[in-house]
Amino acid sequence: MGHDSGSKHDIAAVGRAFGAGDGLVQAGRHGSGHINDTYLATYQVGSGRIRYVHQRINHDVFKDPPRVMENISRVTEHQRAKLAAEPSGTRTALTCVRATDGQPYWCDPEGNTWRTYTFIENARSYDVVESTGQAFIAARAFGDFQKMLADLPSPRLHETILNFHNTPWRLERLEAAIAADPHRRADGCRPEIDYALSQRAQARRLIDLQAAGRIPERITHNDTKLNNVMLDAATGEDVCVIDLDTVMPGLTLYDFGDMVRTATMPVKEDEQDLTKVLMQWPMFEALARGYLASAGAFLNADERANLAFSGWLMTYEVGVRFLTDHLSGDTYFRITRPDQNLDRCRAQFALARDLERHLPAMERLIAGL
Ligand code: ADP
Ligand code: GN1
Ligand code: MG
Repeated sequence: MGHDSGSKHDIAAVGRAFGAGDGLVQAGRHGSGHINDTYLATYQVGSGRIRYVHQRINHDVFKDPPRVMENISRVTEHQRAKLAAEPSGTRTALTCVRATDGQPYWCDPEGNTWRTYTFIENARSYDVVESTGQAFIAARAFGDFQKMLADLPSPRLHETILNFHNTPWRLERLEAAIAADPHRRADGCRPEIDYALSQRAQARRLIDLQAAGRIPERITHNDTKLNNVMLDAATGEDVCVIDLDTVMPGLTLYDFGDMVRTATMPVKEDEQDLTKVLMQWPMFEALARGYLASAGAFLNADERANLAFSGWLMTYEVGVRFLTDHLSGDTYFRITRPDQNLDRCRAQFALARDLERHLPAMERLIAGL
């Protein structure tokens, strides 16, 4: 199984494997990520306490966890060297703790792969955006993250998930799930299926521009949802970009698009009252300004011209993925209640439709920045 939320993990053993000692005081599930199993653990060390994040890497999603960790080690070391040469406020890179055997991961007796990060103190992440200031700061942080990795020495990073943002391929997976319909759920989501299939032409746009050589491959984060950047609890400034499992070759537009999806949304990702799902214009403007403040200097004209469109595309793509998972029996994204993936899909498609309506105005705004 991808998710192991039902079973108890031996966190004390994980801590010992990473050299945290025998002083485990407290451990519990943490955060609201959909993929990995995240624990926050507190250890007594002498007269002080230290906190670590232990994560079980979801090996159904990430087929080769050691390669994921190889990417993350290279990326965070590169960031750390840059931040040491040019300190930037409270900004840090995620710190991987090595296991006692020197590896950045540890395999438990059940075949799970674990990693450990130092806990980022005095910071938090947000599932729903609270202010335009937050949107600006988050977008600038992800833009600076891309900028910092532009000169990562070769070799090319591993592709930790193949076809991750290949939208036409995501649509093919949806069509296969509709055809198989193993849980007989397709009849319950005809309007969502119809919307997904009606957007086939637009789904190709970025992949086609890339194939035509107009949009370059760069190192991108690929999972820039708002809760993947930690903000200082006191000042609100960005402290650390996290969730680096999918940092790999990609398009800058995937990153900007997913920020639009998650930081213009006024409600939770699985909101059931769709009348509340509307793109918040001031948040979009703040995202555009924040992202261009850091990434504006290196984007080419085609990347810039597609920023607004990428918001629609990423929202649509994740909606397609939620729908596929709902039809397939909820095997990929963690759910905490029945039909949650269908609700997530509906909310994404409602937002996508609203983004579609505002697209010309969004494009005009960006052209003027
Ligand atoms: P997932 O891939 O499941 O989304 P994440 O790596 O994003 O997992 O972690 C889930 C949540 O745990 C994050 O949203 C964040 O709130 C928290 N978190 C992760 N790493 C750290 C860290 N080093 N320090 C503090 N909190 C963290
Ligand atoms: C997952 O890991 P998390 O919860 O930050 C997913 C993203 C989706 C997102 C939707 C590796 O992100 O691609 O956009 O859920 N991550 C992976 O909320 O599939
Ligand atoms: Mg996450």
